[in-house]
Amino acid sequence: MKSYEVNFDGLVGPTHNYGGLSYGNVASQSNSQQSSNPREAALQGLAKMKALMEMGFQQGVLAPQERPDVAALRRLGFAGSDAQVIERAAKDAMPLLVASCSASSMWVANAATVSPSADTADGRVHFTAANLNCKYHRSIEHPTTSRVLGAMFADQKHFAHHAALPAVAQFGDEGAANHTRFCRDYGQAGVEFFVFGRSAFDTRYPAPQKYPARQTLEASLAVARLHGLSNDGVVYAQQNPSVIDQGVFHNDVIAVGNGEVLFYHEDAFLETDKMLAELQAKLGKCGGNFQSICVPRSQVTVEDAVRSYLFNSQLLSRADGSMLLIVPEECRGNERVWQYLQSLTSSGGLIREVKVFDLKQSMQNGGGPACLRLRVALNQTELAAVNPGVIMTAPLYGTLTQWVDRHYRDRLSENDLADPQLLLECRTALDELTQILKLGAVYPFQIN
Ligand code: SUG
Repeated sequence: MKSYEVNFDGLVGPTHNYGGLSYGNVASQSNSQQSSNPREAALQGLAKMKALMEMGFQQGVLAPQERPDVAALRRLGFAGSDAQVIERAAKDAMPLLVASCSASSMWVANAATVSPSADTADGRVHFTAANLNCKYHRSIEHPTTSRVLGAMFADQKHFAHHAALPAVAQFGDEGAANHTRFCRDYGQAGVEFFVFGRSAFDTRYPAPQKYPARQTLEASLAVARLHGLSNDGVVYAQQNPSVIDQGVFHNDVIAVGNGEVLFYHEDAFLETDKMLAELQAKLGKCGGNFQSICVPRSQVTVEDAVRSYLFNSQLLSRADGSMLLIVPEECRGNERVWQYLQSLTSSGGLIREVKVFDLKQSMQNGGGPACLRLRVALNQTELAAVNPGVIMTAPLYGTLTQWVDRHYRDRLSENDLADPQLLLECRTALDELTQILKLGAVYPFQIN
């Protein structure tokens, strides 16, 4: 049976703004308080989805969340009507209002960890929503994420959903941003590669000194247990703490993998040789031939990687077996990175083509092409069981761009977040979106 890697991209929500909320994420910190353009952000994301669909890749869409999250503000003690809750938060605790308005759910690589059916003990596709508990504005995403994923992958014969891990720092889980799957074919058993930033309970593992390590080893181990992965089908590796301190807040800022290939920076991991040998041995047992492409620091520095998001690219397999890299425009703007990419594609290796996308609105908050997508490997039967409303088609693309044009503002700054009208605009837009994507009621304002 034929199998596919389906990319579900996060649709940028109507409150996209630059809140400076993510300590350790250089772009988020340096663009804090700039005004944003939510309409442009959503259209940039949709343009990438359309382009991939037109290239023949399977493409889906993941809905944004209800923001401002009035229920979250109520849990923090703000009371009254919805408009009063927003007004009071704006007056007494602006940073909390900003956090409750973040459109951060767009970075769906952090929505969940997904294990394909060929890897799991019960032969179903498993999803664990990420608790994202390192940052308050992201920790409020998982309940709606779970409802949206449940509405997209509803058939329990094929799909199993797990609630987010306990919401404490020891189980910090950032989803697929620290998870890669290697395989010979998407439908065959593969090796799931979990990268963690620190251990919560074992002091032998070093930790970064400056910025937080968001993913713990204990969280990765728990996800692998929940999904029923075999020991032969998993490899764990630690991120180099010094790159976290340079702004590599997720592993997908410094490495990307697909099929049998890992594309990574020389400084990305600790004990790299041991890790590569284990990946090679375990993929070998699944009939695969593991290959790695190491980008040397002499050609691309960690700073270049963080600024250009070279590794936050999508590595896609084409029908002829070669690979294509989807990179953000910022890679073209960095001379060393661009030169590296030219030599990579002309060297006769596996990666033959680079395609550049303008995702500036998302990039300014630290979200590149890979952050914006959640990969789900599915066989034909499973793909047929996905809610068809969320699969990208030319008509859906047309409907969604019109929907964005109708409902999104083209400028948002901090003061605008206090406007109670913004909440009404968002709810009106999202209510319509759930009908377009055939999701049913998934948002708090629809179910409470
Ligand atoms: O969690 N930025 C996100 C970016 C996530 C990128 N995802 C991956 N690398 N997979 C984060 O730091 C910034 C929001 C703000 O500052 O307004 C933010 O949440």
